[in-house]
Amino acid sequence: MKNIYQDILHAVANKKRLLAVLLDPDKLSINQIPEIASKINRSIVTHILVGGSIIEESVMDPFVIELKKQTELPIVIFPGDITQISNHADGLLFLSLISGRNPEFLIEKQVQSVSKLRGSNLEVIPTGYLLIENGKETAVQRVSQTNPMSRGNTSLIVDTAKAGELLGMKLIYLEAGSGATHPINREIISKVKADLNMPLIVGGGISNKKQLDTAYTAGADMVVIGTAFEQNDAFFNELI
Ligand code: 1GP
Repeated sequence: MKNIYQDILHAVANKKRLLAVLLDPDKLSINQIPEIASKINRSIVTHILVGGSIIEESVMDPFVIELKKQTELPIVIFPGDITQISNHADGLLFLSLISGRNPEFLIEKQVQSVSKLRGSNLEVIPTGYLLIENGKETAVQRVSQTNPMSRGNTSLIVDTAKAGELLGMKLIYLEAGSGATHPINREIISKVKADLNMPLIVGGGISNKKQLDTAYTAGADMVVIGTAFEQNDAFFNELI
């Protein structure tokens, strides 16, 4: 069994940069997995996240089972909904959307998921999830019916992330949203990281090497890339 969180802590302590690719089964067919997995396996990617805003329930298990056959990397569910929890993965980011004030995504979905998680072998990692405005409306905003936090209000973002830590969450994920126009900026990343005693994940709109390096140098421990992996082979090849 993998020990995902301990490995993340270990990597952070050793200043190793972590890179997660986000695969959305709604956008990829199972037939594409061997080719994608082979590219991922040859790259510097350290983790595979699987999830999305809208995924048909029946697709998740076969997708994860096939992926698992093709890679040794940890497969972590990044759920848009409880229907996306697959026990065939290695872990689960147990998200609470703490930037928002919608009880459904703060606690209700989590309560509903417990019957699925009881008895499962998934490593459940409590994660404070913060949606930050990026210049356009994103799927997370639409689905969760919450407003993103203003990019200009760094101190509120820092306080919100810290509240997640004080509540006992193990990771903080700063999300600009899939396909974001503006990725989370350097100032927000560095100020949040400076005030946190746990690993920081940053994602949304990162589509080239410069933006990736900016996120890391600002303080991201793990960067998540989805859209650019799907759409930009040149960028992907830089990561091989
Ligand atoms: C979305 O942070 C992830 O939840 C990745 O975003 O698709 O823009 O890379 P992109």
